[in-house]
This record gives sequence, structure tokens and C-alpha cells, in this order.
Amino acid sequence: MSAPGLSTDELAAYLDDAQRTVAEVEQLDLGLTLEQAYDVQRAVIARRVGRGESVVGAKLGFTSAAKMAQMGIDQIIVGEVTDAMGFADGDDVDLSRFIHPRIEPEVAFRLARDVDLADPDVDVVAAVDAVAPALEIIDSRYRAFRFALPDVVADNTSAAAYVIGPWTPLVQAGELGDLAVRLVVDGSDAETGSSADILGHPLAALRALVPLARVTGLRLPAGHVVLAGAATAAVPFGASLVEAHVAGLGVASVRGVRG
Ligand code: OOG
Ligand code: MG
Repeated sequence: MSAPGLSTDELAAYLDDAQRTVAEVEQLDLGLTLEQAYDVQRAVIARRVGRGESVVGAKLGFTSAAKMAQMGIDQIIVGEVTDAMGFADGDDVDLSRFIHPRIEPEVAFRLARDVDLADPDVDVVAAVDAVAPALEIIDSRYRAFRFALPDVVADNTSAAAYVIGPWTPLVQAGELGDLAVRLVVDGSDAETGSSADILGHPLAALRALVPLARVTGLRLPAGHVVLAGAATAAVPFGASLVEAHVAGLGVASVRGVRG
């Protein structure tokens, strides 16, 4: 770690404590390389696993132009999600667990088989058995939700919570390339887009995960889910009912409640 005096574990503790105590922190702003930032991310996840959480999937970030423009980042990133971040479709989520949450509509894939990342020709799509509409709640641990690329990578790509709607077998789902996506808050459209906004096609995002996983050491075993990244910009998540509508796939919903 090039940052003077700060080890990977110390940086991970800084970010992990911010998440656990629901207290925003200053950006790292240490000039970390991406490799170092992913090392911090790995250490953040290791702390969560050490508390009994299990990694259940991966999440892509900045796979749409809308998200890149909103956050001023122009590179695809990846983080991990744990069981503790997962909520059931339609659940109430206590807002007090977040610092300044935002919510965004996503498409999720489920892996039915291990993806052998050592195989240079591995076909990740062949490992997928189902697709679903999803919502991601992001909650940067950084003040004012502002960060540079290494900061957000170290912060596990702002991952905080997610909800997955009904699964459709991939073979029955039809063409996924241009499905209308709507983020609906209390019955009104807040953001609209298309699955085509996710790297041109959500399966293109899934394919883009493979080289990223190789570089970052992420595993893609059977049973894991992959969030392909938001199709639209994120909106603040407050005490409201939020739905992600993906045409042909259905709806995922969650309600923010003040506990
Ligand atoms: C980083 C996470 C980006 C997405 O879907 O693009 C992301 C952030 O916006 O804070 O999850
Ligand atoms: Mg996201």
C-alpha cells in the first residue's frame, strides 16, 4: 500500500466502521491504484464475512452512461454483495441502517453453474439460468456521496442493499436487449430507460464481468447472483414505495420505512 502509514486493513476498517456505525467519512483521496483499491474492497468484504455474512453475488457499477454521468466516473467497476444486504421482494427496509441511501433499477442474473475463470474461453452466459428485475440501494460511505474511482472501488462500489424480483428462466425470457426500464417512486416514474442502456445489452455487462473478476479475484460460483448495473441514474431513497419495472420481466419493489 503506497499510502503512507495506512495499511489495506486500516483502510478497510475505516470504511467498514463507517458502514456499521452509519457515519459518513472523508474520501480516502490517497492516490491508490485500482489494484490497491480492490485489495481494500477484498478486506472490507473479509471483515463482513468474519462477522458471519456470506458473499452471494457480484454487482457491476457504471455500466450505463446515466450512472457514469451522474457520478463522474467513466469506468466499469465491480463489488460484492452479501446475504445481509439482500431483502425479499416487497420488503420494508429500515432507513436508519443507511447514511444517505439512493436507489436504482437493475437487471439481475442467477448463475446455475460455476464460471471457470481459468478457462480463457469461458461462456458466462451459458452458466446463467434466470433473469430478474432488481433494485439496488447504494449508500456511499463518503461525505456528500462524492468519490473518485479508487475511493468507490475500495468502498465496495457503494453496495448497501438489494432486492430481486421474480426470476424468469433465461430460456423463456426472450430477447433482453431493449426492455423498457422504469424506476417508480410512490406510483410516479422517477427515472426511465432501457436495458439497452446497460452496456448496450445486459448480457454484455455480464460478459464484461469475466475479465474484471479475473483481475480482482472475485469468484463466480453456482448460486451467485450478478447485478448488471443500473440502467438509469439513482434517486434518493426515502420513506416511499420504490419499484423497478423491467418490461417482460416484471417488478421488484421495496419500501423505505423510518424505524
Ligand atoms: C457506485 C455504484 C454504481 C451502478 O449500478 O452503476 C452502481 C455509486 O454510484 O455510488 O451500483
Ligand atoms: Mg448498482
